[in-house]
Amino acid sequence: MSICNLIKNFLPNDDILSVKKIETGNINETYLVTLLESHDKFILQKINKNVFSEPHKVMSNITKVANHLKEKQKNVLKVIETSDGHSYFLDKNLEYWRCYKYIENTSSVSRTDDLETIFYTGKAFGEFHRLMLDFDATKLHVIIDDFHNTKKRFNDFEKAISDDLVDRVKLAGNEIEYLLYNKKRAMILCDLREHNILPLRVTHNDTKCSNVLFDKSSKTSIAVIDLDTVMPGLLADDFGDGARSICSSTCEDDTDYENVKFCIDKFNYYCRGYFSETDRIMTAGERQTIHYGIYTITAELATRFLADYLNGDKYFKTTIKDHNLIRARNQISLLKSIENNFDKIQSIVYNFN
Ligand code: ADP
Ligand code: GN1
Ligand code: MG
Repeated sequence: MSICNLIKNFLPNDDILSVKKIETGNINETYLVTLLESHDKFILQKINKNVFSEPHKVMSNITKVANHLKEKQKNVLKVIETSDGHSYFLDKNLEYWRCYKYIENTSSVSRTDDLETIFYTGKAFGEFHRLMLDFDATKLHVIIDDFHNTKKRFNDFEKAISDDLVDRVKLAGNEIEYLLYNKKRAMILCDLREHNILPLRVTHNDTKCSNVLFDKSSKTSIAVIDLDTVMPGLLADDFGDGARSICSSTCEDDTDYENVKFCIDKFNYYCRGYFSETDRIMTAGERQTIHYGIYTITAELATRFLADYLNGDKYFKTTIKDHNLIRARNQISLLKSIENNFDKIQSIVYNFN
């Protein structure tokens, strides 16, 4: 079914002026649609069924969280319902489509050196945690089991190595060895989680920088998007994933691996933003351990990219040859830089306590 026909299910009263495919995002298929008469803009997305096996649960979570945030924030993802009142449309090929109001005058970044943007990235995720504090996490569906269960992620990685489905293990020997050698170190948050030392919060679980929208003129962050994986989790998962993404010297598929560094000056600004929102909500245990998420989530993502490469690129969208191997190598370089800078990372975090 064409985009023109699909959008009619959500917006029956206007025609389309233009459709532009948005290439950011590793999971869903995203289109920016502009209407002919009104010139209003919308995001039309095909939900990735391979990743999200129960799209109706994804949409139920998003609707609940967006409604909660709407009471407190000006710019929030707004789900456009179908003419018959559903939050998604199921097409004849059994693909799930959804539509959001396009949040105008915004842009997202895949990397930046601008310290103000980095401050506002931290602030956006901190604000999300603060505003979700009074939302009952048990009201949310678990969308993907064990999403940030690093032990499970390493088990999946080891299975991918032993299955060697597409005969690629021989091409990634050094990377496999490095990640397995550092497995224990990556388990620290898992161990704390298992001992119930840290509280379960409503977390976003995908706090990469391209999931924040910035106002084009003032450069302030105005919305956190991509709410697909909002579920109960640890603040450290989100804090860590955000730092992993915005404090890198480069983007996730840069092949100049020597050039991939964790930037301490960026981290300082990210922390300033994040802690300006969360200072009052964190427990002592969270304050002591929140930075472990940076190491854990980077190691976890490296294993996820490499496992996907070994499995034949079934999960993340790929656009270039060996894309997932490149991404894994990039995250391994970042991980080494995080390890080398861990004392500095810790002292910056403790300075905010
Ligand atoms: P994926 O799950 O594939 O990462 P996202 O939901 O993050 O997809 O969307 C991909 C990109 O589309 C975002 O990085 C952002 O640039 C843009 N986008 C998504 N939703 C909106 C929206 N409501 N308003 C403006 N831009 C959006
Ligand atoms: C995916 O959808 P996107 O591109 O925002 C992935 C994240 C990874 C990220 C790495 C549901 O995020 O977990 O950290 O790619 N999302 C899902 O770029 O798996
Ligand atoms: Mg995204």
